Amino acid sequence: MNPETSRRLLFDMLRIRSVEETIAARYGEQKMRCPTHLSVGQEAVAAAAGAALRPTDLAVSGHRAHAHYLAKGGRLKAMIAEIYGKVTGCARGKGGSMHLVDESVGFMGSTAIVGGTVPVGVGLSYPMKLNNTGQISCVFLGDAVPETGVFFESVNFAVVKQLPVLFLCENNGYSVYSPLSVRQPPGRKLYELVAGFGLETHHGDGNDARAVYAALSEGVAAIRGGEGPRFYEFETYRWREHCGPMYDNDLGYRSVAEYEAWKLRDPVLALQRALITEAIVTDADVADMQAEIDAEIEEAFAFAESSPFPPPEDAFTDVYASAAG
Ligand SMILES: Cc1ncc(C[n+]2csc(CCOP(=O)(O)OP(=O)(O)O)c2C)c(N)n1
Repeated sequence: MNPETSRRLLFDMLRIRSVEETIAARYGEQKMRCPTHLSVGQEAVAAAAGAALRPTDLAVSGHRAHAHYLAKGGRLKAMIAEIYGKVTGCARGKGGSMHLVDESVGFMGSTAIVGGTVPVGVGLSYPMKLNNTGQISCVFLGDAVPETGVFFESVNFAVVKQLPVLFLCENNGYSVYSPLSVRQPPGRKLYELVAGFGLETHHGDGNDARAVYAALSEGVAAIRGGEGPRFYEFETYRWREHCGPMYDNDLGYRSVAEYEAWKLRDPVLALQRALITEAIVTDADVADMQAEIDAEIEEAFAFAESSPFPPPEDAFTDVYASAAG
């Protein structure tokens, strides 16, 4: 991998981590009044996908979408303003954290309904194929999504039509408080299950940003080249609670030992250490990156705070799509 891509991955991961840690730190101020699902600990997959995709590619996601939006080129100011419910937000303050949408960067929507955006992502890819646009559609999904019926229908359709879709699964082992062991029979692997639909599926370490990037760039090129959809599953771990800014290891649905073991495999620190060891970045470079990120975050929060709430009449706009043609 060229050093520039490695540096980009590190920068994007540091940025995503810092944004989410700032949201967590400031959530108690009661100015962000929507639920937030943070993906601290899962930064590698989002950053690698952002680097492997083109700005013209499209993406959809679910409730844990901050990292996906930012990695896809999303505007930090617009995201923080959205979480603050302000009219300057990427959904004009109507959506909040779980409903990020921003056509300007090809981020076509995220919703809290598990699996809800999967058919949307597949639908987006159909005209790409028919019009030979050279784009691909990336569907970010969690390990609970392959348990939904709509996922099965969507994958089947994408395979039948050989659509340019990247199904990108971040397997963090849990659906809220339920581990995979109570949701799937023993020994079943998601990537093996999905392979039954007749598409190529892959699986790997979701905390190794460079490995994820290498796998995805190969996959993205194949999909773009007309080889049909692919499914990638990467194992990773969410550090903070399912929904909210705190930690929930006291609840007992997962062990502290498990959490500590994953923390030792911090994807951001791992990449940072490796790039310093390989002399791709210096400590000073990392400090410069962090300073740039901190300044951007401060500006974004100030922007969100000083932005107005939407006017009441906005409640009646963009509720339904306008009639076609
Ligand atoms: C159709 C549907 N069923 C149940 C829920 C409740 N719910 C919200 S998030 C979630 C778990 C999602 O797990 P996963 O897709 O693995 O993503 P993660 O939260 O682990 O990132 C569930 C079951 C929902 N939002 N939608």
